[in-house]
Amino acid sequence: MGEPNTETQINFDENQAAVTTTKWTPQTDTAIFITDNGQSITHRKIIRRWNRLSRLQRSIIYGLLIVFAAILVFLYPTIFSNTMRGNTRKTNVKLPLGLFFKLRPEYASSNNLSLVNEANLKVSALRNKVSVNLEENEKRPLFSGPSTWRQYAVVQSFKHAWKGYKEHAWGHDNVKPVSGMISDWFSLGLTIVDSIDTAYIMGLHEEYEEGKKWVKEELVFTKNKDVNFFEVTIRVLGALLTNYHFTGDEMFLDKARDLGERLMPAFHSPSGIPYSDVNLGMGTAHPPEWSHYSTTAEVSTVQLEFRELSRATKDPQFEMAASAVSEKIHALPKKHGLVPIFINPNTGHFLPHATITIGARGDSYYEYLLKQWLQTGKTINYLLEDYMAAVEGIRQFLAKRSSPNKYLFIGELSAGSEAFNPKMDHLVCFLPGTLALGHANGLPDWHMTMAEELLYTCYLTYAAHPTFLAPEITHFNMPNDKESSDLYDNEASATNDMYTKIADSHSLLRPEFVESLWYMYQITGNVTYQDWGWQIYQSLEKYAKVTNGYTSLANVKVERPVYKDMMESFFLSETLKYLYLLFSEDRYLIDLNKYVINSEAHALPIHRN
Ligand code: DMJ
Repeated sequence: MGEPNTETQINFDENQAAVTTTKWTPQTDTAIFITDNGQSITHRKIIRRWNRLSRLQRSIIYGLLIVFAAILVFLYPTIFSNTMRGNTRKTNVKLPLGLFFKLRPEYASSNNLSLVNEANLKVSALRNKVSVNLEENEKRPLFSGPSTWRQYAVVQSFKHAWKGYKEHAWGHDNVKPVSGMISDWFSLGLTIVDSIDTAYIMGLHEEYEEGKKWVKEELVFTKNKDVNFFEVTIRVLGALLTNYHFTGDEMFLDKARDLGERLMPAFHSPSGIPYSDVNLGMGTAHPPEWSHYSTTAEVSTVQLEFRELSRATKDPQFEMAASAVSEKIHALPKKHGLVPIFINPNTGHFLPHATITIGARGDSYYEYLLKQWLQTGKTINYLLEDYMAAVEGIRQFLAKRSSPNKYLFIGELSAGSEAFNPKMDHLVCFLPGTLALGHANGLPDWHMTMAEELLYTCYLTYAAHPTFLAPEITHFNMPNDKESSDLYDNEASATNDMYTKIADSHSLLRPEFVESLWYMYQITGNVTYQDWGWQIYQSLEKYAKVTNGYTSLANVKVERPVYKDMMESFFLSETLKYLYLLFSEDRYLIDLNKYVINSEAHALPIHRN
């Protein structure tokens, strides 16, 4: 009785991926090869013919077999193996070895040529599909997990934070990592949504998959609840779009579209300047309860996300509404490119004499001028003009040197008097990274000099404290600044350039400084920035790590800080992500030539226009 015969069929599933099915049929004779003329040959005949061959003929056949085997060994992995450059993606089409023969007529008998041709037709269709997908794949960054021990440490920190959140607050916005209690703000599972792209970048497949499952099954935008338009845009919409671009999973885009449509009522003000609050379930929007005004940084820090939503969905309504806001603000009078921090959605005008700052409520207006210009392939000139004017305004009016050591810092112009106030929020430490990004894209050298100097001052705001962590706000001594010394007599020192008031001494473990370190590292390759980041990371481990994650601190000025019992979603989304990127040997792990990073550290693709 002969061996069972196999018949291999190549079919194509709905994705045009090759599916080989092997049909087993009982064998009735001993034929195992088919000759050119279709005759069957038995084992004995083969052996007899082999014995008749001369030694030379046998050597030639052995040689040919060896060459054939060598070709197989070299070609198989190149052509057919899964390159594993991504994770589970459509592009990883694995072709069975059997198909290899069917693709190449030279390896098939003439009787099988029609089958070969048929298979080749199907496979060339498949190949076209594969090459299209490979092109898409090339646009996606590829992450294979930590490659340095510092990165490995950050991954462990992320896992610790994720575990605490998962065990105590899963599906809620935040965990209180000391008490293990929950905290809700918008009831959108903020920590999950905001941080799964960090897990993806770190190669944490388990955490990524459980977060993605929650997004798919639990994340809904139908609740009758007011949310902050800006925060939900940068944290949730931004994250959904990044996950869509990283993975190609349409689920993320569907959620993003749904959310985008529900956020649109914010733009339905008389001026088109967005209201601060939106009720996603009811489809209504309104100003904050305490004011008629919206915050300037908030209304001008949604454009990257809304533009990307339009580009991804091919629905222009989102980009049009958000771009109109930038155009309106462009047309408003400003103080040397600098903007007051409040704007009226009814009139479309700034609140006159409101504070001017690069810190809270002003910061990301400046950031998004540059990043929108980059996102649109440097094609929208007014964005660059406004950015250049603003940086010049910062240099002239807000950039000062401290006493006695002449450290560069960025102060504020106070509400009402517009008097200079030598106070700098930690938030301002995003600016060195943005300035360096501009310089890397052709802007003047002095932008880079300012970036380097300011980054050093930001570093000193950490180094000045026993915890090696920075406070929320730092005050600076100015030359002959009698008033500031008197005002804060208990806390200021004539010999120290900077000091921290008790009321400003808390830390939310914000990302801005390590964000700028990463920009500078990618742009310059200088590993000193990695060492600075490592110092900060060690402080986080020493002072902020608690049982269920990492906690905000009440006072960085003391060796034993009191805990604030809150883990912000941006700690996972931004702080740990930037540290991980900073510690990579490959400084282009997320390439700034291909991506703009939104204000919550979510990467969005750069377009040609
Ligand atoms: C984040 O939510 C964003 O970076 C925002 O633009 C500013 N504040 C926090 C982090 O500090």
